[in-house]
Amino acid sequence: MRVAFLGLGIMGHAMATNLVTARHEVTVWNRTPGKLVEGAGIAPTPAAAARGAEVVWLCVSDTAAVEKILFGPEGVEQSLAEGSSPNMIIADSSTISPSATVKFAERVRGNGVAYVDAPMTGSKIGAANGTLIFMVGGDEAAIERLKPLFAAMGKKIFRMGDIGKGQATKLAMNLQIALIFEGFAEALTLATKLGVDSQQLLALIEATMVRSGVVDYKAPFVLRRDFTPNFPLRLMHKDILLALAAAKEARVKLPALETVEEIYELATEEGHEDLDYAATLTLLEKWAGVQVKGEAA
Ligand code: NA7
Repeated sequence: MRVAFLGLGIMGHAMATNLVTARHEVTVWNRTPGKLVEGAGIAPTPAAAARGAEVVWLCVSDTAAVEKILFGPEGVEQSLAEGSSPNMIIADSSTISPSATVKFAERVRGNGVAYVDAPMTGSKIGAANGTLIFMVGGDEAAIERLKPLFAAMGKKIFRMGDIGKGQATKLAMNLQIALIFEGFAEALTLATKLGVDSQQLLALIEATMVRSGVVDYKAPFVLRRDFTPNFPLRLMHKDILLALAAAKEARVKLPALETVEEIYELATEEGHEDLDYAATLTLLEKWAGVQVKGEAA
């Protein structure tokens, strides 16, 4: 398929590379020039990339970035107005606001374009080896047409409902990751302060119903004190804020997430935003006066 891929960050670069490997005809665009994908064409603007494409796939930071790429100067909408791409589908793998997604979809529908929200999970490892899991919102026929592209980038797709439901699901998923990790971080901090060995605690967690996929994945990094970003704190913080905003719109109270958001706020003030979100643990340790072996006080 002819695909315009917009946004070559950690996730987007790997996803576009997998589309090329699967022999799709890919043209890429990135805000900061100089990022390339071997085997893909390169376009100077989103509009130029979208011209003649069957599918425009986005993977950028946030709601404002998606809006600008679609509707800003030299955005995708400009190419739609020229009518060069009948039956185009816009697919968005960024994690953004569900209600904004619905508005974006309504706006492009006027040009006969289908819109699919397709955020994903699997982090940079899943993006690199094509094993992402997509949670998708949109028209079934459009999703069906996208299947060869999903297959090139991921291992599973879950259709969660109509437009916006992929994003809503993603926020509900990341809300859980943030809270589960916070539970682990608080348990580890308390147990360590009370003199329990962290390796022993972990062995017990693994043997009991307290075990979780989040802790299985994160604990080895935490015990090595490796906070290089698999999922940067700034992006988890963004998703927490998106979940809180969506909750407010829907009149849902999320008291635990509100408290955890304050920790992310403080971690950001401490300059941890580009570390992994697991670095939120270091704040708890600091407040508790927990001295970690091998680290300076
Ligand atoms: P990264 O690695 O931080 O990459 C972000 C990408 O978004 C990168 O290509 C940025 O371009 C692009 N970006 C950010 N702001 C804008 C604006 N305003 N306009 C155009 N492009 C922009 O993020 P990931 O790849 O890890 O994650 C991407 C999404 O998937 C995100 O929503 C996650 O929550 C899930 P740059 O190179 O900085 O010019």
